[in-house]
Amino acid sequence: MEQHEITKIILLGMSGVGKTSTTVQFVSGRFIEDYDPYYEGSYRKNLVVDNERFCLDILDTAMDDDEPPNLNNIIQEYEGIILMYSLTYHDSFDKISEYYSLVMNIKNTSNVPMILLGNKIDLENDRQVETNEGESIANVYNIPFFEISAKNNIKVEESFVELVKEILQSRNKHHSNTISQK
Ligand SMILES: Nc1nc2c(ncn2[C@@H]2O[C@H](COP(=O)(O)OP(=O)(O)O)[C@@H](O)[C@H]2O)c(=O)[nH]1
Ligand SMILES: [Mg+2]
Repeated sequence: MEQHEITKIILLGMSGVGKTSTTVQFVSGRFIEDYDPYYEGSYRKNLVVDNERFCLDILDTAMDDDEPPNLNNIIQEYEGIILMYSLTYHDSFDKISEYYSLVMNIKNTSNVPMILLGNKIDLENDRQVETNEGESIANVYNIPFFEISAKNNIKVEESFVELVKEILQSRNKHHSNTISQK
């Protein structure tokens, strides 16, 4: 049987938006309240997309929101990027543009597989970020966008699948560029 190809994914977003909850929901199908916000870890999960096997190696980051550490080396190593905010906290949405610029400055290409996720759609009554706000920056960045719930497992797996599709597309583009340059 073919090997699972290791594919590295990193989650970026303010603390409290649900990066750990989303990762754990995706990897183990569980929602556990209250993780240590300073806990950073990586997780692995196998996934089949378009008949190809992937072993996702997911880095769930945790950082001080006021003093983000130097992420250059780390981001460089990760192929797929998840930008996450909580739709119950507008500040976390406002931060997305900073994470986006950070990534684009580090990656030396405009061809970066990335998705935007607005988490906590189960808390509709506490919504501070309208759906069209998320949609419009995702349009500007030209990346897929989903509103999800780590708690109720809404669109969690779909999001990871979509990111893997972005990764595949970007690899194909890169491949055809390399060929046409020959
Ligand atoms: N209602 C609701 N709460 C969530 C959801 N995702 C995360 N939380 C809660 O939000 C808080 C922060 O989540 P966490 O995963 O630790 O965020 P992180 O700092 O980005 O890793 C915790 O209390 C979680 O239980 C969600 O989809 N719905
Ligand atoms: Mg966390």
